[in-house]
Amino acid sequence: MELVFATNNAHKLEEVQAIIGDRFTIKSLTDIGCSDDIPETGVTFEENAQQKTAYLVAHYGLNCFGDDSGLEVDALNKEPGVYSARYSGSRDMEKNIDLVLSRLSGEVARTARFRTVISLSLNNQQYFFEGAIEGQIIHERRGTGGFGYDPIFIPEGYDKTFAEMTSDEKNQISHRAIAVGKLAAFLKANQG
Ligand code: ITT
Repeated sequence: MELVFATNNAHKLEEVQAIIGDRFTIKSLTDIGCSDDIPETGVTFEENAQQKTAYLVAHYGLNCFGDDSGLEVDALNKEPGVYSARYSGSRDMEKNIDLVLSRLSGEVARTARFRTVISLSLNNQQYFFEGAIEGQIIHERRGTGGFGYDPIFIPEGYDKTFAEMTSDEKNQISHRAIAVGKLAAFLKANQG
């Protein structure tokens, strides 16, 4: 089965294809010739994920899924949350990470989680799948793997940041892996 993944983020596409495996062919927005800047104006992950799939259904009529994810830091009232990609006002991750670290300066309570919500539109029916992983924000960057806030996040029960893990290690435990695992199980059960 073919499914379009409504993302412009190549890292996310790679992670998701690796988790879902060969059983489903995941097409990107580029693959279907879509270079539109799909609106993401919601105030929750659910709203944003659904906006992505609703847009593709309206304009392309395709079975598709989209996710919205981000980092919730408890001491920052769950910011950056839905604003994770542009927390500092730009998509520059160096600046976004710097802003999180400076706002947490002197803070000892550094619990946080990554959350993903996936919206699936399959034959015009709407489904949601969620994943989250708890952890801590450290004081400075460690590691070069992954993307986004990975260098400053250590998942609970580990001593490495996501950016210090191999992609296989991250893909076994990440928020996205949990949500995509639920999506894959649903697709398997419903599509034979
Ligand atoms: P699309 O909307 O095109 O899918 P995006 O980069 O905007 O791509 P999200 O809205 O889902 O992706 O995520 C917002 C930001 O949250 C993302 O740019 C990262 O900075 C951060 N983020 C999401 N997942 C992450 C992960 O697994 N590791 C580190 N940071 C992550």
